[in-house]
Amino acid sequence: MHTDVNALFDNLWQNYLSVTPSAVKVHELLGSTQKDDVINDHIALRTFNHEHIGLEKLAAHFLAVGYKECGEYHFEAKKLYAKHYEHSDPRKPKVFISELLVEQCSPELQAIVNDMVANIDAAAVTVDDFLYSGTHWQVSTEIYKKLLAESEYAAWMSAWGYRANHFTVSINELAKFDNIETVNQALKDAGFALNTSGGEVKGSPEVLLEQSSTLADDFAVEFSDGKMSVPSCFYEFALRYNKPDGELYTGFVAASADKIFESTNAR
Ligand code: OOG
Ligand code: NI
Repeated sequence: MHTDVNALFDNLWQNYLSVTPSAVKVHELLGSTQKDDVINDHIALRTFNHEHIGLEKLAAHFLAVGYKECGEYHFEAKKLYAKHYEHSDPRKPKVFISELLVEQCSPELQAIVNDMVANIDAAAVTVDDFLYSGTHWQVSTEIYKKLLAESEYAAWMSAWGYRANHFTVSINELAKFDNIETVNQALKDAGFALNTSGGEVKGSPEVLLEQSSTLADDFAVEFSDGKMSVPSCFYEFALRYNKPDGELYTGFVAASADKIFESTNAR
């Protein structure tokens, strides 16, 4: 595991950029000339609740570089469970890790996931690069579509595996923008498609967090029977509000997160 938090995030970022070309344009559009105001509020990773690669296994990499567990979230309809982690340095991105509760899915999905996971070497899970190691398996386009019919999340995992599925611009830190509506308008004017599930803006000042996101880029995946383009990763935008004690809210909002997951749905 990494001992340097910056090295971990640099690697996650480069790996994310390799399948998310739109991310560079997002920085150009929202950042000031120096881009030093583009600070990431958080990133997110996905996994299955399988004993070898459950969310705690991913979290261990962040605990090793100074993160602490802070909140948990349930997504019953999507059969997901998540936790979030924070670093003692508030300028380090928060981390949101979710897992698919595989035993609640169909026997067919469970069998496919077990086959995928069986390819992961137990030792690989603690190696430095695990969180940006992508897939450890190769499924067919037919299997991808079968998973997609039951769980968009499972299909995404089959194509992309271990990597940050999004980075998140902190609107609080931007010099050129101070509200989420103008950020969304600038993105749309530049040709980005936004996630409209539950409305373009998820959350409100009342829940202390407003969020929006692009729809994931389409990117070619090498499936076992040939190439096919499928949604890869996306960019999110978050504006946080102060709690009554005057400190910024640092948690997540389950009802909003439920919609953000849909940023990797097909366009
Ligand atoms: C995570 C979705 C939730 C948020 O900020 O609420 C989320 C995911 O898509 O894996 O990122
Ligand atoms: Ni997010």
